[in-house]
Amino acid sequence: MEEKLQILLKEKFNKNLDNCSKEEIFEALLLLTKEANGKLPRNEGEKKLYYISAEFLIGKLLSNNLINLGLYEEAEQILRKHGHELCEIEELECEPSLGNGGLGRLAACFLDSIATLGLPGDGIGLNYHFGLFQQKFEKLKQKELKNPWITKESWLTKQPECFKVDFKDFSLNAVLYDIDVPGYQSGCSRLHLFDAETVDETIVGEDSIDFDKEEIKKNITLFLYPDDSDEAGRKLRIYQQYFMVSGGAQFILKECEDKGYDLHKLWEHVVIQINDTHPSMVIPEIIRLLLKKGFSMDEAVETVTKTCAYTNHTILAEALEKWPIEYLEEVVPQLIPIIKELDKRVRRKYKDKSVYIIDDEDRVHMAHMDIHYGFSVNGVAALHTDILKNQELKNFYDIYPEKFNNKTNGITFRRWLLHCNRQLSAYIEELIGSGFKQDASQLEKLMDFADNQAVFHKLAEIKREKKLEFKKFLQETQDVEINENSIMDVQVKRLHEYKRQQMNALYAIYKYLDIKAGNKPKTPITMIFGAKAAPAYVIAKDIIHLILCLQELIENDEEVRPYFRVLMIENYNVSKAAKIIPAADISEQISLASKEASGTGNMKFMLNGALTLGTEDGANVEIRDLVGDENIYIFGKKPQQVIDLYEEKGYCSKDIYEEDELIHKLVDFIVGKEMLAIGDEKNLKRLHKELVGKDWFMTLLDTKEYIETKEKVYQDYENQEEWNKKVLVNTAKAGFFSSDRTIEQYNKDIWKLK
Ligand code: Z16
Repeated sequence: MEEKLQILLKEKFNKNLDNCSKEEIFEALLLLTKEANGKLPRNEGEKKLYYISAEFLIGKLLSNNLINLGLYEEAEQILRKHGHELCEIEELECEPSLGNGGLGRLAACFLDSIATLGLPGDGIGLNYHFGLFQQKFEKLKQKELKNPWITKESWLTKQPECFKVDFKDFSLNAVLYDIDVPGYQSGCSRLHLFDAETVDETIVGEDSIDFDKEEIKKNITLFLYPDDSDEAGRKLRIYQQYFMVSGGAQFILKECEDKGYDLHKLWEHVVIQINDTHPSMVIPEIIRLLLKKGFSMDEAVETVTKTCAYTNHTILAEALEKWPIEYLEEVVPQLIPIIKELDKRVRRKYKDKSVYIIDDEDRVHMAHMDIHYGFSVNGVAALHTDILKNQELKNFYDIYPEKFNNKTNGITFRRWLLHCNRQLSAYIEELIGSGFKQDASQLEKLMDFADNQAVFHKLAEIKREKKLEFKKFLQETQDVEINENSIMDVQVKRLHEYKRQQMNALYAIYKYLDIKAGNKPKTPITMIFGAKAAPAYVIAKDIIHLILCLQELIENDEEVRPYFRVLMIENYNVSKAAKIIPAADISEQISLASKEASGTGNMKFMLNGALTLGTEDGANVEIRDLVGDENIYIFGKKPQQVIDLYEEKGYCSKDIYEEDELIHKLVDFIVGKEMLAIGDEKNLKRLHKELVGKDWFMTLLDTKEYIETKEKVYQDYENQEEWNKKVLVNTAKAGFFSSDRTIEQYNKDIWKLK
């Protein structure tokens, strides 16, 4: 490898490992890795999976590729010999933020597992020129900047083939850019990203994310789906989706025909996993293409239904796509007769209006189309699937009980343990051998050490080391100095009211006032937040403002600061997650019960030895079942109670605010003199009004119990022996959440690949 690197450096820069820059080493490593990926065998078979998704939040790739190729250690040693650190080189890679959060990151973990398990399966998506905006804090508010990631030398390889995609008023050529996905000591899969050559990055201002939304040819793959708060934004999203699925459908059928397969037996050679409703138009699009090839409507419908499977990731109404048929008419008129025919077939069979594809207001319900014209519908955690079956999609479950199944989410342990926590990974290997790297369930062997003081001690030492690394990183990037001896209490995830960062902020107010009243915590506490708010989500931005104001208040308070701090990480993304999570003691998973479909951050924290403080929601429930009540902190109203409250309109935040003195005080602090002296009155008052007058996601319902439970967590931390035992149990039981397990289940129950 050393020789190879030297040759590359010589060829490209006329330099060698001793006189080149970090940037040059990065580029040479990238080329070397790409070449190694290219030499891997492609995972192939009689039947192939296409995982279609509008998002693949792959994050930086260099280190993970090196790990999967088995080259990481060698690269590290060679660089060290020449005075370089691989962990510094990897920082230079631009981050591909081609996803919003959990759903996109899940797709990336799935590709890693598909490749690792040797399954014939590829991803299909869009090559956004700008990933999810880069977040800056200015005047204690979020500012959005464009987030370019494609450089001259990149992971993308342009493919020769291209596909014509027709819209109502024009056509575009869909060009493919591929990224190789090497499995861990295995073969290789691929991510295929569509792009258009007409895209024009210059229509975006410097330092902004504004652009002309009407200029479709120039903007089709410019951004990860933008604001859908106005009509132009929503229409652009339809353009993007159709561009992806039309290119994707043509590509899939072509691959199938090129291999000599009969399209009349498509489902024997192809399975398409539809990731949320963003790619749902692939169903009418494949039907359209098959009709053009001479299929009858009955044949085409049957073929597609046997080929497509749908994953649901949310029960939030605002996230379930319903497109006005007139929008679709303006963008992709060729799909309208097909969608109407699909709807007609449903209406002929079922009287119940709630299962129609086109509703009374002429909106097309994408999920309904997926369920009728796909063979599988899965939720992403046991609780979520139960809610789909019994509430949200009950009328569909009654018709198609056999289609519904659960696939609890997972994460790739290559990135979320082997890479992000090399120390813990090495120590685990010392204790139980290296088998867990191939088979995560072997982490259970750690249970043999559940009473071993020396092991607890070492785990605590590793945690402290990760805190120190994180401290150094924060010093360098945000110019703040944290206390490595404090409890790290972390909530990092997208900002959304249902995730209830505002409840955590109310706790911060509680703690601030409590310390002011003279009650100092035994061990100092660092509360860490990281979250991006959608640019148009007003209340989410107000919550960020609140947290930044609290940070400011406490940073300037000599009395409180040594014991308790609030810190918001700027521009939380995949690579920051990899630094924060291993340093965490407490994992905040406090969504309103029933609203978080699964969560996957919860799994990453558990694996890295943080204890969950959470509600009975999503995969938290399964974490609890695995570790037992004594190794997790669960609080709050239960999912069914919450569902009943919505149904009976039984929640009134104003009542709680009026009746509970403490809550009243905490909520009013948001608009008290201390905060108004720091923050923006408009934002703080709006948030106060929202919490008292509406509070759609029931923050105040659980606030009291949350405070009590968190106090208990901090108290328990004082007994380090007991605490580290819980930490050990959490890591030991995390094996279930390997995405290898998830993918094995998808394959066994849905895809049936060899
Ligand atoms: C998303 O990230 C999720 C759901 C959705 O409908 C859209 C997006 Cl962009 C998330 C869920 O909120 C989360 O609970 C889940 O863990 C994740 O998808 C992966 O399934």
